[in-house]
This record gives sequence, structure tokens and C-alpha cells, in this order.
Amino acid sequence: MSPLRTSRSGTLSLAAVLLAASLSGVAMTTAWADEPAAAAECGTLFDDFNYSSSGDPALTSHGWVPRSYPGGPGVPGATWSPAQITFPSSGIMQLSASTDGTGAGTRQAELYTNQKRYFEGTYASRIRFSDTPASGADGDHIVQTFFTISPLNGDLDPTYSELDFTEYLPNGGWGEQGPVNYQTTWYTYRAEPWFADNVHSQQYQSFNGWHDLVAQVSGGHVKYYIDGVLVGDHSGKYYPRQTMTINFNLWFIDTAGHTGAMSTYAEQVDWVYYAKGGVFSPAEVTAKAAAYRQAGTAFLDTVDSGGTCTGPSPTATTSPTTSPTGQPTDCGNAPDWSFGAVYQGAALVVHERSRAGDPSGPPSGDGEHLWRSKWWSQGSEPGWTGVWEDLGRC
Ligand SMILES: [Ca+2]
Repeated sequence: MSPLRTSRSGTLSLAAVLLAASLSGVAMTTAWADEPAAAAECGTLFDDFNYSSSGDPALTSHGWVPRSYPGGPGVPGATWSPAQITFPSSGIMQLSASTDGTGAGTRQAELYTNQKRYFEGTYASRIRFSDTPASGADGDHIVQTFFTISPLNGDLDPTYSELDFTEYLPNGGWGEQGPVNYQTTWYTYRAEPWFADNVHSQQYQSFNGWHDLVAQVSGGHVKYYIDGVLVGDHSGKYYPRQTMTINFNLWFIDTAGHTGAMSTYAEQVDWVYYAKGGVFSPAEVTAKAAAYRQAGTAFLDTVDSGGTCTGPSPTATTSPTTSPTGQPTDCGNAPDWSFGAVYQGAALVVHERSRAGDPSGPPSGDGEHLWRSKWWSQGSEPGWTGVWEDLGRC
């Protein structure tokens, strides 16, 4: 979520329920003998979402929980119901959310894994975002998501881990007009009073339609891709520190954008994929998903029985010590980077990146560099996120 978000009420209860769910989760491992060879080398989850309904026993036996408990995030008083999760066509999972502008008249949807066992590796999903409602007036502050999350063990828990692969706001919210899409990597937070410690990337554009989302979590970096394009590289202290669940949800930030009677929105998911410990490119992930489908493998879970993937480590983001010309960069009159300042694209700043991705912590020793922002940002430290281009040492 955006650091601009000012409320995440109810996440504590969500975390508590997730923990309870994970502790009571039924260990379940299923492997197919004819799985593609490339996937046999490591622990893998693949689900093509071939189910009949949220009440399909196979959905539960495959480790998914359709949310039914109340609470945040979203509109206070809203209902979370398994009935909001449907399979409108073969192999497509659909989350539906609707609102009439009241809490009691708001329904939200979430599907999550009953096991908290996902950590390093490659995550992917093919998701259909919708800019407009399926029915009713447009304009609601709907959030279309795919993420992993751990319980928060008390305020500012330093082991808290959350990776928001996507939080798509077609109609804006959190002070933005939209459409805007966020990737957010969390160190920790406190619910009351609200304090968020995270780093995010964002894209100010429409993502209406189907998109392939991939995230690589390895070697201290979380790299987020959309349709094969790297859109975020988060590292330092924000790198996850514990296992998490995999979640999809669809909810309303508030009802401020609502007009008319009932409006209903949908998010569709074609498949989800996870490879334990390995780094696979977006193209490799797409090929693996296609291979599973061609082989008729609608579901595969070897996460607990498979080994750790063997794959190349991601290339660490390193800062050049000089400009491309080999000469020190002229940092001119560029101002020092400031954590709280808002930067537009092409802004120039001077900053020595921190040692561990904590701007208030010790410096890296790399010296001051000149950085140029690629797009709008706030609180994204140069040297630790994809926002800033390194123009060399001053
Ligand atoms: Ca599918």
C-alpha cells in the first residue's frame, strides 16, 4: 500500500486470523508424476483455478480459504463472504465486491492460503484488472490486489513481512486520482496511531485487462515485474524476514467516490504460481504456466516436498563509483535528498545511500551520488529503489 495511506484498521485482526488459520492448516502435498521436468527440481505451487464454486471441496483441500470473517481492510461494517468468490468460466477465479455507499451494504472478497509457508522464491499470477464496474455507477475507490503477508506480532514488529505485488486503484484513493498501481514492500507498521515503514513503487496508468505479475524474492532484493517489465526493486531492511500467506482480495478504501445505487466490481485470476527459493524470469514463469496447462496439470503443490530451486541469483543493484565517463559527476547545486519531500520525474538530488536501506541508519560508505528520479516518489531512498537513476559519484 502507499505510504500515503492513513488507515489500515483491522489488519491486526486479519493477522491474528491468518495465524490461526496457518496453525490449523492441513498439511497437504500432491505431486503429479507427469509434471514438467523444469518444475520437478524445486518446491512449486501452481493453481489454474479449475473449481466449481467457493464451496468446492477441492478448493479447500488445495489449501485455499475463502474469507468469511469480518474486519479490515476497507469499509467499516462491510461483509466478507465466500459468496463473493465465483468461477464464472472454466479456470477463472473471480473476486466480486459491491457497495451501495453504506457499510452494511458493502461486500468485499478475499481468498488466501491456509498455510504460512511462502518466503523466498518467485511469485506470479495472471490477473484481469477492471477499470469500470461490472454493473452500477463508476468511481468507487476499489483496490484490486495480489500479495503475501505475515502476522504483525505487536506494534512495529521488526519481523513483519508483507509484499504487495499489486494494489491497483483504477479510480484512485489514498489521495490519488487514479488509475494508479502500487508495489509495496513492508518493514513494519503500527495501527494506532498509524505509522507505516515501507517502500513502494507506482505506475500512473491504466492496467485494465489481463496482466502477468511476477515477483522475485532473492538475494536481498524484491523485484516486481508487470508483463515482463521491471517496475520495482526493493531491498535493504524491507526484504521479508519470515514466511507469509498468499492472498488475493478486492475491497473499497472508502465510499467517498460512490454515487447511485449498487455498484459491483470484479477482479479475475487465471492462475497463481510460486517456486520456493528460485529466481525465474517473467518469460520462464509464463512458459512454466503454459507447460502445466498443456500437460493438463490444473493444480500442483510440491512446496513442502520439493527442494529449493536452483537458479541464478539476481544481479545485485550496485552503484557505480564514478560517472560513465570515469570522471566525478558534477553534482552542481542539486539539493540533498529528503525522506519526506515529494519528487517529480527528472528531479535531481544528492544522496549517499544508507548501508541497509534505512535512511536514518548508517551510510553505505559509497559517498554522495547524484540521482535523477524516473517518476513521482516520496520516501523512496536513492540507491534502494528503482525510482532513482544513479548518475555517479559527486
Ligand atoms: Ca486458469
